[in-house]
Amino acid sequence: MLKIITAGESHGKCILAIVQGLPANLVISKDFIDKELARRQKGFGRGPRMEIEKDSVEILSGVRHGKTLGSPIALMIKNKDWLNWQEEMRVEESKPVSPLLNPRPGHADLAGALKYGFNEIRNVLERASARETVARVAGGALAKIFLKEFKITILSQVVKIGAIEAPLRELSLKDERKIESSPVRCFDQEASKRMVEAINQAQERGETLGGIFEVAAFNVPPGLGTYAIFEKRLDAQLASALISIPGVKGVEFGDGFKLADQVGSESHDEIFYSSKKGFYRKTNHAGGIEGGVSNGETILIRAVMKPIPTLGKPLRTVNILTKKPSQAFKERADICVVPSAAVIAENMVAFVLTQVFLEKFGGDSLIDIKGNYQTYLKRINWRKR
Ligand code: EPS
Repeated sequence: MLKIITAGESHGKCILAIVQGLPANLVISKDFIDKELARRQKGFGRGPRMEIEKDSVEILSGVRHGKTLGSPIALMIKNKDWLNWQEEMRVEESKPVSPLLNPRPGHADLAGALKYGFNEIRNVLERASARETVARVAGGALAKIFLKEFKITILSQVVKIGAIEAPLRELSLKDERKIESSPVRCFDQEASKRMVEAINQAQERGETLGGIFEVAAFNVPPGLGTYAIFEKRLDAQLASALISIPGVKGVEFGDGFKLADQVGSESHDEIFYSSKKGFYRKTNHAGGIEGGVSNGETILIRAVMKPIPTLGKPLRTVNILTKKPSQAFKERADICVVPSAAVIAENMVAFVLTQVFLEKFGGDSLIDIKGNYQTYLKRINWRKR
């Protein structure tokens, strides 16, 4: 079973991931992991912290001479900002230099302080921070490397920021370059420009913005996930992985919420067969998953992210010690992180797909898994989409 454990605080020394269950003999590229980490840092609307950090992975175990050993892989990414926070983040007994007492509505601040019995909010926010997703992207990058061996590719795009929506357009592998060159990871150039303007305007007003992004996984074979065990349904696992990204509040597959307005015949994908393609569909309302099992079509997911709770113009709150009305604390912060969330989501999707792939095709060595995969593809006569 492929697993990931992450550790680390936002302003602590480093962020860590331990990935257990990847097979042996997978060629690992540190450059590829670093590129994924850099993609996560980008996106118009990021705050000053991203000028301090330049995330780069150190592989501490599980890889030798460029290949996985089959043992747990430990990954470390240093927090450069830690140098400025050593006093506040001391491991040894000491007092906070400037205790935070005014929780931000919409953040984990208050619920976390109550739950753990903290009398200071930094104890919550350091781990609730989306900085933790650095570890998930590093671990997810390993999964992307694994999936590449089977020609499975994952792409994302931003389709909405605040009130600005890009024209509807099916995500295609050919779009990658254009999406990557947009400051907000949006294919449509006109919408990109308007999204950037909206983020600027939000910043001027002390506001923040959320939005919607899409993730697509191409060339996923039929048969991943199962209807037989409820928590192993592929859509259930993907939804859980995406909702776990800080700020993500909703996930839909294929036609998603639109299904409420459609009749049955508009909502399902008729089945065809050719000896060249095997079973295939001409539409993809289901987003590549039926009954919790991949059906061989592109997996299509959309997720909505709420606006960041750290506001330039703070909301009303209550001081956790005095219980007196107050204003939420104001820190340097991002204005919009929807483009980054899309990159994190790609890597989470890669991780889940690798988990279900390994569950189906087993094996602790790449060569055995490839053998199992080829036998299966031959049996079901399924070709690359
Ligand atoms: C975050 C607050 C900001 C973000 C941070 C998440 O950090 P800071 O308080 O240090 O300015 O930049 O995100 C990251 C550091 C990151 O790498 O994504 C928060 O409160 O969640």
